[in-house]
Amino acid sequence: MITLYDMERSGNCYKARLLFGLLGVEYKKHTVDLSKKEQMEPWFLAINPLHHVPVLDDAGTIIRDSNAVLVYLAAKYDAARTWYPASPAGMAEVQQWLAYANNEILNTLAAVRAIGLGLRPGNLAEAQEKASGVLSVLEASLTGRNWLVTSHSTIADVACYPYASLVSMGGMTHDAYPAITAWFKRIEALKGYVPLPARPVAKA
Ligand SMILES: N[C@@H](CCC(=O)N[C@@H](CS)C(=O)NCC(=O)O)C(=O)O
Repeated sequence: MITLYDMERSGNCYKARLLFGLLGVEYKKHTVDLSKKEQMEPWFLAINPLHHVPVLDDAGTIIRDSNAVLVYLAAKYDAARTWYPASPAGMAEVQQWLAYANNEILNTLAAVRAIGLGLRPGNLAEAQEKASGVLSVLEASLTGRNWLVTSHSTIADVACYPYASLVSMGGMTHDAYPAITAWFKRIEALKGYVPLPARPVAKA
């Protein structure tokens, strides 16, 4: 059985849970409680010295980083390579979006959510302005097409969806982004879709 070292409120962990659902692959969760700093305990640092979740343990193969987890699961458990296209251009285009998810999206959209919820300090208005620029790139990329890469859903969509959706927790709306809103609906209608984590309780 595959184990996912997971934290419910983490959008990065959610990417892995979403792909497990879409692929119909069974796994078990091992919750790492970040509020209790479990990620800094020796047993977890032995698994991931970067002290981050998610981490995957597939019969002893350890994969850290949400995008690496998506690549691994899609390459191993989707024989048709629908979710991670095997063509050179398909792989490269997916990688472009995985990089966007781990840089621009994580640094702006995830920041809006975290600041909005009081999980980290920061200037919310400034973060929202940067996030608008990142959402505008997604909006332009999705205008006139259904998915980020090729004509069907891929792990590029799985990687970019969570924090694009969760900015509402940081006081932003998607009203100015009709192509993104339509893309959310397409993702949420996919067979095996699992819902986003419930809104975490803000720090007092
Ligand atoms: N680039 C990493 C980022 C992972 C990450 O930042 N995880 C957060 C939770 S969303 C975490 O584990 N933070 C605990 C820490 O930094 O100590 C990924 O995509 O997996």
